Amino acid sequence: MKKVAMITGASGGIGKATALQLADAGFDLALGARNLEKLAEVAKIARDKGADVYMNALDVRNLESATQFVDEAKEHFGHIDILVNNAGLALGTTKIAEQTDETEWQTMIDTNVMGLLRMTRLVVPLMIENGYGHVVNLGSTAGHDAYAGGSVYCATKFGERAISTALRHELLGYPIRVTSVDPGMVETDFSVVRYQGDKQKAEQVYEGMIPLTAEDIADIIVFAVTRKPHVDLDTIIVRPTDQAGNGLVHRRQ
Ligand code: 8X3
Repeated sequence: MKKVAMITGASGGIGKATALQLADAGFDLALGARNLEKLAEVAKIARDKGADVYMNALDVRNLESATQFVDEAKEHFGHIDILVNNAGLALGTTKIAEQTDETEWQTMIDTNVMGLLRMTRLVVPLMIENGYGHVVNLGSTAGHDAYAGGSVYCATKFGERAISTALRHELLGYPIRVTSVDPGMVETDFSVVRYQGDKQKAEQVYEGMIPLTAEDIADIIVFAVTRKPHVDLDTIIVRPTDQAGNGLVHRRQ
């Protein structure tokens, strides 16, 4: 029986790359994202690779949307083996004392923390019932070291690490693995979203250095989920060779 991987935020970036590499590795897929049009393109490529794909609109911030998505995926496949909690975002780089509107903070907390918790609580019981499971949470190097202008984004990623650790403790004795994949600078739409569509500002983030790609991270996720069931890769910190730490980047110009 093929294993089923559920991926949130699967319409682009790391989510999309993970979906396609998992399809290549022989997994079936439950793909969710807010952008249905882009998601349908990912689903089509994955189906062409031989995967059975359930896809639907998913907003992890919305309880009804998340519940319906998980219920329908369960109905389609009968089991969910892997959950990749990928949906997440950073918004802005405003310092705490200079922030005048709390909307960005709330959106990051609702997506990166509440969304991840929600999807996990909806899917893990299916894994327990199924007798197999692997939760892969997308963390960040921002969850290891905070930086100016990143307070809330960093807080959500420190939170992700806390949730991953707690979950690993809670699932001790169950055949369910928990892996936190914590990348540094990855060039996707991440910075475009962070800077609200300002592509020039987003490009400057990676200027003169070689960032990681979505495919680099997908590669690591595929590696983690294809280890033998008794091997649990706990936390994987991955940075570009040109990045030694947050704000410590080697640029060639
Ligand atoms: C993304 C890494 O450096 O933008 O999670 O915070 S960083």
